[in-house]
Amino acid sequence: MSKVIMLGGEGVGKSILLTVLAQTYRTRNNADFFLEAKNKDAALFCHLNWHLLTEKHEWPPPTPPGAYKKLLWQLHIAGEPARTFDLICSDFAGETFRRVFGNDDTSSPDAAELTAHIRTADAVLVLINLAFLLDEKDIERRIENDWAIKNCIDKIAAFGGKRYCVVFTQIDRYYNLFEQVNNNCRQLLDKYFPQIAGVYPDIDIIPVAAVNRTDLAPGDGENVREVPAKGFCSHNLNEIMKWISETPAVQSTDVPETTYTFPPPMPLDPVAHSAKRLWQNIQYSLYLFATAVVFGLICLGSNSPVFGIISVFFAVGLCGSLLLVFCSGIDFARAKYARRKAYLESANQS
Ligand SMILES: Nc1nc2c(ncn2[C@@H]2O[C@H](COP(=O)(O)OP(=O)(O)OP(=O)(O)O)[C@@H](O)[C@H]2O)c(=O)[nH]1
Ligand SMILES: [Mg+2]
Repeated sequence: MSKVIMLGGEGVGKSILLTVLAQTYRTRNNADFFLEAKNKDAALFCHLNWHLLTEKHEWPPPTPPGAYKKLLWQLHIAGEPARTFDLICSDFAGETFRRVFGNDDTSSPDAAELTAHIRTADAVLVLINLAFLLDEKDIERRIENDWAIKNCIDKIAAFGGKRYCVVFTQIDRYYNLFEQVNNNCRQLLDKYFPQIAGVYPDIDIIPVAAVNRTDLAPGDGENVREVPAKGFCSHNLNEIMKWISETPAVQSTDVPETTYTFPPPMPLDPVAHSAKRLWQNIQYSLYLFATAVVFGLICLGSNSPVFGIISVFFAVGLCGSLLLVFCSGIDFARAKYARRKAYLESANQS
């Protein structure tokens, strides 16, 4: 079981990236990776968010603090030999991230949950949205964001034995910046995050666009806003999957209980059971009666004794079947009586 976490501030694109990964790799399609949802939360998370992006052309709402869900997948990796490993992914609120790493505030339950999760994680992807940071006019806020990212990587590195990387998200919004540095992410890290680049010169950097095209739609009042465009696709998801698949499948301490015990079978309701048997016997009797009558009439019409014999045969069967109707009728009446008696007794007791 390997535990992978995506971390990053508010609106960096964690939920959307996780959604497009789960959706893109949900069929085998001869791809190198296949993600099999292993709990309802994972299946729902992917389905609902994907529906919003592609059918409603809306962004999923921000993840509220504390609403973290454990999303379980099994990652199937093609190759010789093929490998599978269990993945626990988590989608934490960016607000919690900012409190924990921006302000070192771990007092709230969601912050404690996040730090506990990082402690048991095997691989951490730290997401950065450069467009957001470059657009940020408030210098104090920009420094707080930079600090939160650096502080987060420092804490993860301090644990030792964890894999971590930087993911530049939403690169569709600053392709021009990539062109300026010939798609060299390291140069972007050097330029915009010299502190991180200085301390972690070999850190893996993966640029991605979960939604590569947007359209404009009416926003509040006169404003317009960007929404996912019809037929959008994603860039560089395979790099993320490759990086995740290199995580050794180790035994986490936070493995969920996977054994499932089936509930005991429901006891049959005796009244319903006997009513069903009674109705079945009535049906048999009706069939036998109808068949006996049909053959009897054919015998009368054709004067052939063979049809007469068949008719008598069915009539005898009908007698037996009527006997069964009688017995199951008594059974039904007895079950009804027993239930009524039990009901009256319980009513008297209470
Ligand atoms: N153009 C573009 N915009 C994106 C992309 N991914 C996310 N966004 C934008 O970023 C916003 C936030 O994305 P989310 O995935 O909800 O961000 P988050 O990190 O989960 O945010 P919190 O839940 O608040 O922590 C979206 O509403 C989009 O406007 C992308 O690949 N391309
Ligand atoms: Mg989110």
